Amino acid sequence: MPFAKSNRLPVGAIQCDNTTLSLLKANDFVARTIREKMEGQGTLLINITSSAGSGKTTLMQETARRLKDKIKMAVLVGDLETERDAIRIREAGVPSMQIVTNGVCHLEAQMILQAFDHFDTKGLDLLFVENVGNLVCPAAFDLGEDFRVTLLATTEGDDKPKKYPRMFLTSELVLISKADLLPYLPFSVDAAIEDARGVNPEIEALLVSSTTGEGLDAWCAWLMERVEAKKMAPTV
Ligand SMILES: Nc1nc2c(ncn2[C@@H]2O[C@H](COP(=O)(O)OP(=O)(O)OP(=O)(O)O)[C@@H](O)[C@H]2O)c(=O)[nH]1
Ligand SMILES: [Mg+2]
Repeated sequence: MPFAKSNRLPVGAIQCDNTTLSLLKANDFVARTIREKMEGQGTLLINITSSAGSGKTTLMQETARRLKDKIKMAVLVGDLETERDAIRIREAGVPSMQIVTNGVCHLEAQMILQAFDHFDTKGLDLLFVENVGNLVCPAAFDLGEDFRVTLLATTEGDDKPKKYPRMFLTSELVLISKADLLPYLPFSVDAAIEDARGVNPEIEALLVSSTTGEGLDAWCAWLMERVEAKKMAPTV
C-alpha cells in the first residue's frame, strides 16, 4: 500500500518507533530480546498468571518436586514485597529468585532481563516466571514467554474469564486449580471452560489440585511435551 503523503520520508531515511511514547511497545522490544535468548539456549519459558492466592507458588513447588530430577528447571517470581515465594520454591529443590516490584502490579520484560544479570539461565530446560497475582495488569505485558498459563481457582467463581478477558485471550492454557474444593463450592468446571472459550476458542484447559495431586501428571506431561519440542526447535 502506498504511503500517505503526510508520512512520506526522504530517500535513505527510516521511520523509527518512538518507544518513549509507548511503554508497551518498549516492553515488546525487550520481550523479543528475551525470546531470542531463550530460543538460542533451547529454554522453554512459561509465564504463570492468576489472581492473588489462586495457587501459583504451590503449583511451582509441586511441579518442582515432580520434574526437578528429570529436567533442569528454575523459577523467577514477582511480588510487590517480600521474598516469601522464592524461599518456598527453593525449599522444593529448584533455583528461584524473587523480583520485588516495589508496588508495581505486574512484571515487565525489562525486569526479567535485569534478573538475568543475577540469575543464570544457561542450560535450563524450563524457566517459569510466576507473575504478580492479579488478572488485569500482567495480561498486557509480554515477557518473551513461549506459553502463558493462567490459573483460575474454584474459589474465585466460574464467571471470571469474560470479566477479565484479556488474560484468557492471551493464555494458551487455563488450569482450573483447587479442584479438591469442588464438592464445597458452587463452581461449574464446564461453565468456567465455556466462559474461557467464549473469549479464546483455542484455549486448552486442565483441572488440577496441588493438595491431592489430581491433574498434575497431565500438567507435567503438557510441560514435558513442550520442553522436548523447544529443544528440537532450530536455534536462532
Ligand atoms: N485446597 C487447596 N488449597 C490450595 C491449593 N493450592 C494452593 N492452595 C492454598 O492456597 C493459598 C494460596 O496459595 P499460593 O500458592 O500462595 O498462591 P499464589 O497464587 O502463589 O499467591 P500470590 O503469589 O500471592 O498471588 C495457600 O494457602 C495454599 O496452601 C489447592 O490445590 N487446593
Ligand atoms: Mg505466589
